[in-house]
Amino acid sequence: MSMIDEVIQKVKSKDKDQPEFIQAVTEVMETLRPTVDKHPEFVKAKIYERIVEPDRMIIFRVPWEDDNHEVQVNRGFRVQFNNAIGPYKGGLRLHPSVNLSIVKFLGFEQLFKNALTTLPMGGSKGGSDFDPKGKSDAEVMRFTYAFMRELYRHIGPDTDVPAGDIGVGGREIGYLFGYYKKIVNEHTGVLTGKGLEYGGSLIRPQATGYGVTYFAAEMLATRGTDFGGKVVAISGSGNVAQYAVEKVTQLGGKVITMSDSNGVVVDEEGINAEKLVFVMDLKDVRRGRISEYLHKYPQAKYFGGKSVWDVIKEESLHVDVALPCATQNEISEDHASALVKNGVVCVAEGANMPSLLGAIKIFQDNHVLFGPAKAANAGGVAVSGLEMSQNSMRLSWTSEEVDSRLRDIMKSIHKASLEAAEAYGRKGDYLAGANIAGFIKVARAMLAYGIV
Ligand code: NDP
Ligand code: 2IT
Repeated sequence: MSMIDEVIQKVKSKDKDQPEFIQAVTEVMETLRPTVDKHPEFVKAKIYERIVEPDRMIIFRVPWEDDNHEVQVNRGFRVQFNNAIGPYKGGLRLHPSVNLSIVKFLGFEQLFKNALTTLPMGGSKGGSDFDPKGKSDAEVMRFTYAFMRELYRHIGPDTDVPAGDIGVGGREIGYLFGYYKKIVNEHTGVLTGKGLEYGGSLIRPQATGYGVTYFAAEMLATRGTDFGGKVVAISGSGNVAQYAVEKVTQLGGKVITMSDSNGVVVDEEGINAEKLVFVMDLKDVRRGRISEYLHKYPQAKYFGGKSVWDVIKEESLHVDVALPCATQNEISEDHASALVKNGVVCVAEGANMPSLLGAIKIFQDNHVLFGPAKAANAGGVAVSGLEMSQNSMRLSWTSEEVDSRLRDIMKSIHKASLEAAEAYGRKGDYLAGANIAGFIKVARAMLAYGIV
């Protein structure tokens, strides 16, 4: 058995109840095979074995009181995966599905993603099985305070810097930062995604959605084309999806889908800037459901209980570009085959691990440009890194400055992924390239430290 197979096997047996983590490790390790012969120093120092074991995993009780004065108990997580190249950095997810497997897979992905951004950030992730849906602002506030009451002792601007993810946006970051500041008595850059009034960066809300679109544009450019006139399918209707819709539309593409966990809207006339304003108000202010899109735009169609990828398959919708921006494992092998059949030329992952391993293989076998999450959605954490820099310098850059840095970073990730793919015999394979480039940077740092 090869060393890589042994590492995968060990994770499968040690962490057998963690399917998402096993999936993420398998995806990365499979693509690292070409690094083994070229880097005996990594093999000797057991970097491959060491990198799949988090530095530490913190699991804690989060008790809080709901509006009926009933005590509720949730489970909180922070997995500090690896800080070889900088302070731990990564988002917090609030969703009923959150468990150790999901937080570990996200932390592992974050490690390589952050290495690709060119900025000095290690990898971590956290969250809770708390479901913000249907909760009052006061309940969300009490929960986030209770969560921070434990988390604060594990984080810090030079230790670990959390941010948003599913279920954590501006409101939650405000409460989390406010409570941290209160109990620690420090106004530091301990969280990113903050409001502009208290240390946030311009363009951070836009960064992941804009970044995934910039990345897809770079991929399209390698085939001499761009977003002009392209039909684009986007899943989700949260932070990442919204700003992907905005940027794709600005670049001349036509977005025909958005979704939430209840169903899908298909608007073949295109979800333009005006319609997007409606969606943003619906999702972020009124906290409504995407089905309500039809109250305002009745010419669109709604498919309840389905995903964007189900609907493309069942309705045979033509799609040039697909940007999954909802959640993990939303694109199965069947969905991938249907996308290929319906004309897709480019898939860029806004969400983390939205494609099953078999789906990725189908895209690659059919010469679809495939941009893996850790490269394509790195714009969010990259601008978080820029927020940390601005906080440390005690100044703030203009939106033009931040957007131009974001664009440069996405270009550089695209280039680094292609170069690493070519150097390790996987020309044109963005998945292998991104994993190898991210890994090499972290591995070199780990090697420099000796055995710690
Ligand atoms: P939001 O909470 O803002 O939005 C999530 C969207 O996805 C919502 O429309 C939600 O629907 C939908 N969704 C979530 N879970 C499921 C599910 N299990 N099945 C179907 N739909 C679902 O989160 P973000 O936009 O921030 O995150 C989306 C993805 O992007 C995640 O994978 C996240 O990890 C990734 N990401 C986020 C970054 C960021 O900066 N925020 C950076 C990089 C990646 P509903 O409203 O019904 O829950
Ligand atoms: O998955 C991700 O990269 C994020 N949720 C953003 C993390 C961050 O620290 O900005």
